[in-house]
Amino acid sequence: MRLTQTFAAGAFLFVMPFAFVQAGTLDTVKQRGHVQCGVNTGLPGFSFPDDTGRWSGLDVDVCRAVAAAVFGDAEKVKFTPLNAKERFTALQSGEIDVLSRNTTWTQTRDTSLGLNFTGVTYYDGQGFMVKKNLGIKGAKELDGAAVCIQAGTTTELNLDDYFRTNNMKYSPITYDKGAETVKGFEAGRCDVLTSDQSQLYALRIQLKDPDSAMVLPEVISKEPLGPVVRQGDDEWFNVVKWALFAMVEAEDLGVSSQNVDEMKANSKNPSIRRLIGLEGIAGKGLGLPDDWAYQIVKQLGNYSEAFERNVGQGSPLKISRGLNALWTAGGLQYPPPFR
Ligand SMILES: N[C@@H](CCC(=O)N[C@@H](CS)C(=O)NCC(=O)O)C(=O)O
Repeated sequence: MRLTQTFAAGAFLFVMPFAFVQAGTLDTVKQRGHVQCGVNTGLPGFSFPDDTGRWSGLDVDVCRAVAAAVFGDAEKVKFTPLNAKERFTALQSGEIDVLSRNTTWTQTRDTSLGLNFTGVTYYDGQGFMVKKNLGIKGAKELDGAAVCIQAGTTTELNLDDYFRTNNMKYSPITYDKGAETVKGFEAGRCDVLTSDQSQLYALRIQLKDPDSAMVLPEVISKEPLGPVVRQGDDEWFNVVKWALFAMVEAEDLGVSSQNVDEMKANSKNPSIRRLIGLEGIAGKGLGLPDDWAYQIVKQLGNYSEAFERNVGQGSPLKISRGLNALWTAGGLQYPPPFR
């Protein structure tokens, strides 16, 4: 065999394991009867199991939205809790159909890892939490700090960039699990804990004494968090992508879980009628029932309802919409047209 042939055969064998699980995810999911969704092991507001094992959170609701679209039943989903290091392998290997786990959309992940981000569930950015008694008021005062951090995250990389750019030194104290990272911070193993800002709010309220810590004002990175699927399966990519858009479009059109039935019965607005499948392209092209988006809104609500319930004013986190407001309210959430 010539060298180029040997290389081609080797490359083929290398990509084979992923090729088996690339296409046909929608059919596989339909046959199996549920969506298998990878989520965080326990991050309040995003994915968190209660005492009975029931999951809730914004990332969890995205999984449920996909189930509502495919099956007309938001409950037809099972959750696989994953830490940062294992999340991509679980998706590549086909163990899960979609990853919805506070995962930042980056070039490497969207290309070399063989994955596709389908949208942005939450626009985040990296921040720092410090013990108040250190008297630190800003991130530039962190020179020489010991920093608690989680392995396998963009957080690790941004931290390094930030300290290098500002000519500062730090000692990383690295953990594999979120819970260990917080324990390390509480036990005084580090001066500062860094992660996506949304998580800092969630982690702070889990501390034994939340008032002993504060989040510094600086945001040092862009962290667009979104659902992820495997490359090479456009049909499934589209389903996950448009499930999230349906929630945002519903908010944009003023359609909610409370009024969607009334809209279905009476609305003459063509945009609303198209969203809920009464006219236009509906489920064709997605391989879904015509009422797929109606089911999402009826069962989970629009993006605003999901946001407020999980991380906003209806939750202990009380995060304001900020960048996650609709484009019409100064934010970045902007669904493409449903037509
Ligand atoms: N958005 C970042 C960070 C994601 C991440 O895993 N953050 C940690 C920091 S607290 C986390 O969620 N840990 C919870 C866990 O693994 O249990 C990324 O995609 O790399």
